[in-house]
Amino acid sequence: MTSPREPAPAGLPPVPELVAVAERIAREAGRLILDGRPQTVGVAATKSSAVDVVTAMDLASEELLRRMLAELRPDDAVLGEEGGHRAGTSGVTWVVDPIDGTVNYLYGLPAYAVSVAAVVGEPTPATWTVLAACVHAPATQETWTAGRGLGAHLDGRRLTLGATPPLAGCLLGTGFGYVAERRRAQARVLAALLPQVRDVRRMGAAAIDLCQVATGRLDLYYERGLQPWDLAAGALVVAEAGGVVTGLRGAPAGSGMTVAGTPERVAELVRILEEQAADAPDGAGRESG
Ligand code: LIP
Repeated sequence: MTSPREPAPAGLPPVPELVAVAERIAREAGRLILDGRPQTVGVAATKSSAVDVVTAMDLASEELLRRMLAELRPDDAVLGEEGGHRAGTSGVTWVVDPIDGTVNYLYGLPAYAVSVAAVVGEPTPATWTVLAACVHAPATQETWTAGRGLGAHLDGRRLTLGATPPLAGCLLGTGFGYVAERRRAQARVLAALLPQVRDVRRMGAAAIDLCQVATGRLDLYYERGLQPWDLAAGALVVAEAGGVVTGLRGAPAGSGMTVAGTPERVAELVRILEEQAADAPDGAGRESG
């Protein structure tokens, strides 16, 4: 998912340089949203539903990310959650989520992050090669970074995924969409999974969930409906920590499904999710009972 079969094209900037840019701009945007968070955060707009919100700080954070990228990497493209795609000429695209975990930010809960990734290739999970990543969580002051072939780090400490317990002993992270029909389908799948695992955590920020897998604080994570900006950086952190990130039925991770963890446990969870038709169109899932 983070690196399709083709190797990254030649003539690209050194990966460490891209990691440094990712971390610099993620930290700067993190400072903005943390220091600038008003007592009461207002909703600037809604998207897929009345509870799928955008705050003024989402917009300000992405504007800062784009402004810094225009200065630091003027020839690169940008794909952001709020501002869409701006073409570039270098072959590098920055995939940014200005606040991943917007609802947590709105409520003053700490699980939110600025997620920044540099990719080459068409900027979709099925076609990109992720070269560099930074997920910065300003409320907890934790910063995950990863470079393709350079490993993953949390606050400079190298991350390496260890063995995970049997599925029944696994702590499972997940998340849910914002539209009722999708949530109904996701609840059905969760009900089938819950008796088979240690427990479930729904923390509300995919980028952080993925990084918690890389850090060993979650054994597994799955979610349907992730957008490229939710996924790009965290998936590289998992991969560079020795984990796998995939979709179902041999597909790469993406909006259809994202599953992350150690290879063996991911294979088990993928099998269950496929049996539960967890990627079926909403409302077409397995009959209950
Ligand atoms: C969030 C994801 C989370 C998902 C939420 C939401 P946002 O992204 O990170 O995993 O469960 O529904 O999509 O909207 O806060 O950037």
